[in-house]
Amino acid sequence: MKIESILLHHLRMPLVSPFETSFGRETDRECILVEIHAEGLTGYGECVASRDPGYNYETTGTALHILKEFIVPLLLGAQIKDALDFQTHVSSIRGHHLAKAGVEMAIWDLLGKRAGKSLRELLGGEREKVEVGVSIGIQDSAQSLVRSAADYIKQGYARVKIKIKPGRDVADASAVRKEFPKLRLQVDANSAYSLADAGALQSLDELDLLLIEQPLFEDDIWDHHKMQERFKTPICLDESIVSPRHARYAIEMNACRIINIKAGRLGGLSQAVLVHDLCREVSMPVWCGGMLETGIGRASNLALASLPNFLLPGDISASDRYYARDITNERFVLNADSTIDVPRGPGLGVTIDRDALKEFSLTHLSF
Ligand code: OSB
Ligand code: MG
Repeated sequence: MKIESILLHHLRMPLVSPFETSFGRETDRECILVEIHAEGLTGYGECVASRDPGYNYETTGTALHILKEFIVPLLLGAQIKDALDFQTHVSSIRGHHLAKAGVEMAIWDLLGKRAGKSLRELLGGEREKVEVGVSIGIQDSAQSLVRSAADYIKQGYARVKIKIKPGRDVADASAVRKEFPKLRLQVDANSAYSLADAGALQSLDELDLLLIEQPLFEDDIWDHHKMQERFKTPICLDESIVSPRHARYAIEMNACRIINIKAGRLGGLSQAVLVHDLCREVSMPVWCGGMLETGIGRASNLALASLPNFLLPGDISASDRYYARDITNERFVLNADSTIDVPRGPGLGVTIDRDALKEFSLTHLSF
C-alpha cells in the first residue's frame, strides 16, 4: 500500500497517580502518536518512548528526530506490502526500536482496516480475552504498598507486580506476601542491581514469586545467567531482549526462564511475534509487558497477548488504572476473571477521540 502522508503527534497525558520505578518518578506520560494515511484509510500507532531515557535510551525527543529525519523520508510515497517489508525499508537505521515500532503498529492498523480483519486475526492470536495483572510503582512505605495492592486486588486484579530498588526490595515484597499468601506476585527491578549486590535479593527466593524481572544491567545477558543459577525463582528478562537474536542468546545461555515481550523494545509487532515463536519452540513462557500505553498501544498489546505462548498475565491493566481521559473513544475494562477483552474491530479496533488528542498535544508535525 502506498504511504501518502504521515502525522506525528507529540502527547503528554496526566497519569491518575504517579508511577515510580528504580529509574524515576513520572506524573505525566509522554509518547508519540503516529498517524498514517494510505489508500483512503487512516492507521494509528503508538511510539512508547518517554520524556526521559530511564527505561530505554530513546526519548520522545530522539524518536521525533529519527522519525522526521530518517524514517518518514524512507516511507513517504513508498509502497509497503506488510510489516516485514517495512522493516526492510528501515533496515539502514541502527537501533531506535521504539521509533520504528510506533510506525509498524500504524501499518498493521492500516493492513487490518484494508483487509477487514482485527490485529488479533492478522497476528494469529487465539484468545478473545487475555489474563492481565497490575504493575504497582514504588510507594512511600511498605504499608502504603500493601494498601495499594489490596485496592487493586479488590478491583479484580489476580496478579500483582511490584517495582523494587535497592533498599526497597525484600521488605516491600515480604510485606505484600505476608498480607496475601496466595497472590500471584512478581517483582521488577528495572536493572537496579549488579551481580555483586544481587545477594541482597536472595531472600526473595523464599517468597514464592512468579518471577524476578530484569534485576541486572539493561544490556546484560551473561550475569543474569549467573544469577539464575543461584535462584530457584525464574529470572525474567525485559530490557535486555531487544531483538529475536538477543532472545536466542538468553535461551542458549540459560539467562532466564521467562521473557517479557514488548513490541516497542523489539522494534515492532513483527519482531515480537518472532520472539514469541522462538520461545514457544523451546517451551519458554512469555508475557506481554506494558509502557503505560494509551488506548492505541493497549489495543495492540491485547492483540499480541492473545497469541498462544503468552502464558502469564500481562502488564495490561484497565484504562482507568492509567488515565482519567484517554485518546481513544473506547476504554478497556477489567472483567471479573482478571481478563480484558481483545478488540474485535478491523485493525487495532479502536477509534481516536480528536478532542482528547487536541487536549494532550504538545506539537504535531505533518509530512
Ligand atoms: O519495566 O515493565 C517495565 C512502565 C514503564 C517502563 C517500564 C516498565 C513499566 C511498567 C508498567 O512496569 C506496566 C504497565 O504499563 O502497566
Ligand atoms: Mg520491566
